[in-house]
Amino acid sequence: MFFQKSIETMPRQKLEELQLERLKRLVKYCSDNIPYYNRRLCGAGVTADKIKTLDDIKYIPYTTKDDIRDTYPFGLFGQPLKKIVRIHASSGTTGKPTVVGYTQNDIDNWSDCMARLCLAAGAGEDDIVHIAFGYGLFTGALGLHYGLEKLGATVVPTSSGNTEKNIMLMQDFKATALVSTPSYAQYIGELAKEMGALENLSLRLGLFGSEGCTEEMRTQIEKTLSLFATDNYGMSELMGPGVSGECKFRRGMHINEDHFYAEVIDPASGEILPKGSAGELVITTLTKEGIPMLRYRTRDITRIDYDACECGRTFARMDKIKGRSDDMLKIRGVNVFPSQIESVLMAFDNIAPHYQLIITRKNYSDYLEVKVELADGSLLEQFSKLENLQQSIRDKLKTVLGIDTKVSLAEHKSLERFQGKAKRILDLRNS
Ligand code: DLL
Repeated sequence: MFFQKSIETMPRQKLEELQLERLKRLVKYCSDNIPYYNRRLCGAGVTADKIKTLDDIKYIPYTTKDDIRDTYPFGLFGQPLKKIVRIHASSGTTGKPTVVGYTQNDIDNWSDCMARLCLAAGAGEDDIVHIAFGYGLFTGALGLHYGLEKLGATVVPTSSGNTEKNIMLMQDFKATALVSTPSYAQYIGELAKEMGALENLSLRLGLFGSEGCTEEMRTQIEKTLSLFATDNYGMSELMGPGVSGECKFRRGMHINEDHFYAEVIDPASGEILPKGSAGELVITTLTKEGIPMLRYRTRDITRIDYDACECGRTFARMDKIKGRSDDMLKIRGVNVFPSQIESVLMAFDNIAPHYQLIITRKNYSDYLEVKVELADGSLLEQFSKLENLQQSIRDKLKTVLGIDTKVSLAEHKSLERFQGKAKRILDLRNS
C-alpha cells in the first residue's frame, strides 16, 4: 500500500496553490465560527479576500498558548461539542491544561498524516508495533495508534510504565517496532540488558518523538536495541504527532504541508525570517475544524529546508528541534540549549546517557551544574580517573557553550529514569 503519493510528491507550485486555497477557506471558517478569532481578525482588518498570496498570511495576528488558556476549555473550538468526537489535553507547567478538540474529519486527517509518516519511516502492515507512549489525554499514543492501524500494522497498545512487563510482551509478541519517547526507549534498553532480554527482542524500527534527542543519543539507543529510529514532531495544539517526521533518509522531518503551513520567525521581534534561517516555528493548521490554529507560535526552534528529498517527497523538511525559545537557558547572559550539553556528554565513554542540569543564582550570577551518571559502579573507586573525566567534560562544555560549568559525577543508576518526556532541568533561580 502506498499512501497519497500524489500529494506527498506534488510540485511545490501546485502544493502552494492548494495551501493558498485552504488558507483562504480557513480564514473564513475562523471568522464565521469562532468569535474570539472573529474579533481578532476584524481588529487586524483581515478577511479571506485580503489573502491573495501565501505571503499575505503576514496580516494575520499570531496565536499563542495564552489565547488557548484565556478561552479555556472550549472557547477556540470551531464546532459545537456534538460535532467534537475526541478531546485531548496537554499539561502545562502551571495552571490549567491546554485543551484541544477533534471532529471526525480531524481524526481522519490525523490518521492519514500519521500513517504517511510511519510509512515514510519504514513501517508497514507486517509490523507488530508496541506503543509505549502513555495512553490518555496525551496525544502521542492514540495519534500513532490510529495511523499505524490505518497502515495495517498490528498495534499493541501497552502504554508506558511497568517496563519489565513491556519488555516481556515485546519478546513474546516479537514486536518489530517500538513507539515511545527516546528517553523511555533508553530506559527500556537499559532494563532489557539487565534482564538478559536484549537478544530475545525482534525490534527493527523505533518511531520516537515528543521530546528532543541528539544524534549521539539516538545512535546509542539504536545500538542497544538493534533498531533504526526516526524522529517525529508535533504538539497537541496543532494536532499531536503527525505534523512532521523523518523518512528513511533522515535529512530532517517532512512537514505534512497540505495540512500545515510553516513559517520561521525571530522569537524576539516576531519578524518573519528568510527561508532557510533558524528561528521559532509558527504553524497554521490548514484543515483543522475542531480547534484551528492561525499562525500558532510553537516556541520550538528549528530551520526548514525546502529542497526536494532523496525519497522523492517534495514536502519541506524541518531540522531536529534545537530547543524551545522558552526553555532555552540564559546563563550569565549566554543562550544555552540543553541539546548542546547532551551532545557533549554523549561523546564520553565512561558516563551513562543520564544527566540533570541544575541552575542556581548567587550574588546576582547564574551557575550551571551538570550532574551526570557514571556508566558503571567500579569507576567510583578510581579517584584520579574520575577527576580527569570531570575536568575533560568541563573543558569540552566550556568550548561548546562558552561558559564555565560545575560538573558532578553521580553514582551509576542514581539519577531518575523517565517513562514519558524526560525532565532534566532543575532551575532553582527563582526559588
Ligand atoms: O509531544 C506530540 C507528540 C507526541 C509528538 C508523540 C511526537 C510524538 P505535546 O505534549 O503538546 O505534544 O508537546 C509538544 O513537545 O512543542 C516540542 O517542544 C516537544 N516535541 C514534540 N516532538 C518533538 C521532537 C507532543 N520530535 C512539545 N523533538 C513541542 C523535540 C519535540 N521536541
